[in-house]
Amino acid sequence: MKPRTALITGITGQDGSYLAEHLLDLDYRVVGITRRTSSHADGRIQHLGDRVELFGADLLDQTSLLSIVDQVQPDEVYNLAAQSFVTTSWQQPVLTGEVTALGVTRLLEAARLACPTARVYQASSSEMFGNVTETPQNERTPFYPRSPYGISKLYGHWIAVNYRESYGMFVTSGILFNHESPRRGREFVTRKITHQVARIAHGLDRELRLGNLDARRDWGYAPDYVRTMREMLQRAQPQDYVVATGETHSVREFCELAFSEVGLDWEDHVVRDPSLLRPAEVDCLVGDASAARRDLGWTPGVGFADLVRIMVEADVMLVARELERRPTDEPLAAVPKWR
Ligand code: NAP
Ligand code: F7E
Repeated sequence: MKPRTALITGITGQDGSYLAEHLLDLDYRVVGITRRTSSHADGRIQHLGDRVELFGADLLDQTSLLSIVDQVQPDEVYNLAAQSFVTTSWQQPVLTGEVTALGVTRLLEAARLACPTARVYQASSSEMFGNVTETPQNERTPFYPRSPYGISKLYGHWIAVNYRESYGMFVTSGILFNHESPRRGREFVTRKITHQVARIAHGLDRELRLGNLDARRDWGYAPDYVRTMREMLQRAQPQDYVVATGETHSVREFCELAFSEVGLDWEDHVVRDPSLLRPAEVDCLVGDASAARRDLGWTPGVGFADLVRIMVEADVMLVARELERRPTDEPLAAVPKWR
């Protein structure tokens, strides 16, 4: 039997890399879109070698998307590409809108024109709930985004709904709450904490500068979440789902646990830096994933304490390997800081 073909945008990102692994395990032909950069961005998928096929394309460029979808004729399209860092969305609001909002329309147009039977997954986000109007948040909770990122995701969400309703395409949105892993970008708070904890544990640094310690998030483990993306595309009818653990924890709690993993007291190292506060904050998110539990068999495999442990252990090993590789008389370079 011909293998199913999946086209993944954002394959070089955290979720794209785990989804590619998952689909390869299920014997899919996996095709990924990568944009041209001056240095290689394929660190998270290098281990997959030529098991994935990569094509150059960009969510900013309609022709490239149309051409890839036409050539590949995918059974399933996963739109994971985005400018996904909330802080950057205030610094680059127009770019964020072009990629994270209009990029969805470009990809949907490519599918509509070149392969309308493809089933499309859109990566929606709990950031669309923003200044929440009810707790916990489910598929019927009204949206109130609080950043150019959240607003762009909301556009992407509604254009996905609209293509489903206008053209009868199989388009579905997963409204995923925060999910993390050792492959998380170092600018996001969980990975920023675990990587700095590892550097402090190895004696390379003393402090960790953070913004709002009171913010609360529903944090899960990324490999668990990518499986639900595929499940959503196997349903008889397209439907949007919230995917979350149902637990919420503060940035402070994450710090406490992460430092305790290496036998340190977070209060000796964490410095509050007002320059890291956001122009508008999302104070507390917690999801109600009852529908995903019922229809998709969703269950979060890794709980909060295990997530923190997995990430700290991975970063402690990563920093140890970096230390082993450096010439003995050279200090390990400081990590560039994200604002
Ligand atoms: P990520 O690690 O930041 O990955 C983003 C991906 O998008 C990267 O592969 C990046 O390519 C690609 N990309 C950025 N701009 C592009 C462009 N103009 N054209 C083509 N590709 C472009 O994000 P993630 O954490 O894996 O998240 C995956 C998706 O889920 C994103 O849409 C995100 O907004 C959404 N989401 C994430 C979470 C979460 O907690 N992780 C929760 C809800 C929703 P480069 O490698 O070249 O930069
Ligand atoms: O911030 C607070 C910050 O950047 C979490 C993306 O994947 O999930 C992610 O968005 C919280 C915020 O993720 C620092 O103010 C404190 O309240 O890790 P984050 P995010 O903004 O929740 C959603 C679901 C997505 O869709 C996004 O793509 O932590 N915080 N101090 C800090 N955050 C950062 N980054 N750095 C700090 O120093």
